[in-house]
Amino acid sequence: NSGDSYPIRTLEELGSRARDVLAANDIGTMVTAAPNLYPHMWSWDAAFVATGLSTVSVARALQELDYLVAAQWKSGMIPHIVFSDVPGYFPDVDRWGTRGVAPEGVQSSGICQPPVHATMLRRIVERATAAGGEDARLAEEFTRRTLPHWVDWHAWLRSARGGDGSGLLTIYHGWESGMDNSPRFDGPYSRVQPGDMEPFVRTDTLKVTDHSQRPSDEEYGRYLWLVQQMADVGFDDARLPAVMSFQVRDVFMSAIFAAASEDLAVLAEQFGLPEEAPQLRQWAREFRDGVDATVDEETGLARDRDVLTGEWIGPPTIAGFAPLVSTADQALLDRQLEIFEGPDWTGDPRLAFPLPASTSTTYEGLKPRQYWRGPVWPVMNWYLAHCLRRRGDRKRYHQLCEASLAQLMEGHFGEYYEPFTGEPLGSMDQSWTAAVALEWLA
Ligand code: 9YW
Repeated sequence: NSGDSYPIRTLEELGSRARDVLAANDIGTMVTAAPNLYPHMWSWDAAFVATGLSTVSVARALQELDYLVAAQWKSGMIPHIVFSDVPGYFPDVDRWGTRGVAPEGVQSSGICQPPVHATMLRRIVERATAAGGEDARLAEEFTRRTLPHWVDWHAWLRSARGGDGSGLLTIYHGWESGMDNSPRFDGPYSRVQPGDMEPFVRTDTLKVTDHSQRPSDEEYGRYLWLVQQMADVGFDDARLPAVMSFQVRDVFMSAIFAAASEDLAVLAEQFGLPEEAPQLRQWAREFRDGVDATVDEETGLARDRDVLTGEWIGPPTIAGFAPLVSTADQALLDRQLEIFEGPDWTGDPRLAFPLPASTSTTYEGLKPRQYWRGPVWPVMNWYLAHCLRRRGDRKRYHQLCEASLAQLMEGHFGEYYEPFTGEPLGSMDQSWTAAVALEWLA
């Protein structure tokens, strides 16, 4: 990328640059999440990347999902990182200690990430079906072949993480939420006391040299301690509730699970596993209700819950909009949309673009440059807009589309953006940012 190629002038150019980013991050077996910072496959990134890729090549998109599915553990869990052989990311597979637990030949982490996969697969199938011919044939073949794996993945989430009747999934690490250092997790993390562990050297801060854009060393110490707690019990799902010092019912992940279970039911009916659909729909209902039940009457936002203390989690973050993803309650939806478009969120006149920040812009803990503590994440903009479009809300989809494209025209495909200035932050040429640019343009 040469400096004088910014900003981008036309939407055609934006599309072609986004395709270039994905091509450059493609190492053959996978499209890495980002060129330097994240040289591996991340689970929910891969799903978003696949839908972006499908605007270019359905075959390449399905290959991405295939690679992820091949890393699925015997339990049904799909790991949050599938490692390539590119060195330089910490914690690596050795530090994770998953060899011998992960399937033979698979190098992976030992935790999961939000299950957006079935939703993105449904999107790809719809695109391929509309295109017809070879694309449609490939998508059908892929879906028939991999459906049992996606069903196993959902069954694992429901049984290992969501079997307590709350209609909410429990996470044992902030990384599982995909929103690593969100203030959502400050309370639970404050009670994590790292014990003796091997020393470590971070690599992320060698790459994002402005350290104020990344989590702190103290936070990393806790992240690594949780990895060690899991490794000590061999990543045995049955033992995690007794040993983990971080346990949160993640409301946003639960909403994603509800929506994706519905999407998976549709795919199951269409592609040869209709007998699975009633169970999937039952899970969708259970988690939809679980999410709705977390809404704070006063703020109108959905809340996580700390399992170890029983406390609700207060900070106003983007996860509070979980019902936009999953609810069937029209009054709740209306209230959430009013808040979403109000002065604490996309209606804040100080914003560079009317897009949701990762925390409310009026939150006292807002850090507009730091990761999940304030910046705007392009991938979230598209995911929420996609959920609204699914409900038939084309108007809001187009509004968010216009604002997001305007943001992305600066041309760096940043991992996240400063909400008030629009400055790209974190990693540049981030794959899922390029992928959602292609979705917006499709
Ligand atoms: C890390 C890859 C991942 C995303 C997460 C995001 C970040 C990785 O990057 O975490 O090492 O901090 O928080 O959601 O999947 O893009």
